[in-house]
Amino acid sequence: MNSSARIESIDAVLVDLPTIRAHKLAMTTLSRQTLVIVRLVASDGITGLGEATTIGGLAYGEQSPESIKSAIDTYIAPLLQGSDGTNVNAAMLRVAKSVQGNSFAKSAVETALLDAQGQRLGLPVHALLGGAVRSALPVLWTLASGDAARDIDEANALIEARRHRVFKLKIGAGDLAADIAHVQAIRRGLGDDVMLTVDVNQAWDEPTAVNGIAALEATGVGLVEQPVASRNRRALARLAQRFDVPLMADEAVHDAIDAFDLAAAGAADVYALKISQAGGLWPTLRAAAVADAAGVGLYGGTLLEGSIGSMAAAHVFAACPRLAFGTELFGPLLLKDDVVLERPVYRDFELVVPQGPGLGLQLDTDKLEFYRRDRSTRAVAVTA
Ligand code: MUC
Ligand code: MG
Repeated sequence: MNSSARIESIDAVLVDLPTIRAHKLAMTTLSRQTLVIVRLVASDGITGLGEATTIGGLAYGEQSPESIKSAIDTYIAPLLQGSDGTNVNAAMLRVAKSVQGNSFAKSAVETALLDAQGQRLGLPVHALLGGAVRSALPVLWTLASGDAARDIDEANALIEARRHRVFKLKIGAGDLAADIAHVQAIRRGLGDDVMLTVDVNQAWDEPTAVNGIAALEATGVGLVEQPVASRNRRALARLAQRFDVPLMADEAVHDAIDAFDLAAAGAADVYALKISQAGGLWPTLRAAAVADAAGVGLYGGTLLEGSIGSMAAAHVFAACPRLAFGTELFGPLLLKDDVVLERPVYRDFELVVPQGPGLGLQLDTDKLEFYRRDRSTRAVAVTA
């Protein structure tokens, strides 16, 4: 073992950033996003970066930015302090043995370990994951301003700028008739050639889903995401059998075990995989391998991460042999600002996969200090 690469410290900082516009989902409307930024310092002087986000605090799932920070500060950092920073698998096994759940915290820490190791070896993270099979990733955009006319203008501008040509609509907050009318209005506004997908974020019960998906099929929607509650796998399976439009599991599929169970139940045609829901980059690849084996399509999901989390995901999805449904790694574009020196490059409807060592990103420490939530209390502490 290289004794000069022990883990010296891991810290987690909450950063609150404004979004470019309100982002309306079934369970919450975002006007700012909180990033949990992880810095892992090793004894060879290398600092690895990681990130985790949630959507609307505890509105989307069971982990909040505050609980992620607490899991890292209180449990994961002390466990890893002093251990070998060059062996990512051994470090994460050590964490797995003592920390149940907390996949978001694990993902951020594993990302930081991989970033550090990539910098150490002079290799991009995707090379550590076995190698990229694509150098750019198709990226859709979510139209979620809450206003159909504004959504149509936004989509037309993005097509014109060659940034996105597939659009996801967020429904489920309103009643069914209003939601379907919203999708139909956007379909009319953009024409039949633009691919639209729909994310219900678990909002429907099964009878509503039967009516809703039938109406969405008639509107020519290309993919329907998580129409019913994540734990209601039987309903998801019945819907997948009933309809031709591909059904995508999102909140229902976290890791390889979920991927296996859902495939065994024939519950979904496509999985939206997210590094934080899976518990890291390697766990995402393991879930992807199960999907491949079961003939389930793959889609690179987001929890609206900033540049660090989104690029961690980009390295994984670049390394997936099959990625039939593209990605939605647009998080950095939804944020007004970020905490990296150079933000990711989007061009020709795709996100360019970074080729530099590690994640290929550098932290902007001034921005981190400016946006960190505890800025005012820290300033008092420093001047006291
Ligand atoms: C989700 O459920 O898919 C992804 C895109 C977006 O707008 O929200 C997220 C979460
Ligand atoms: Mg979703």
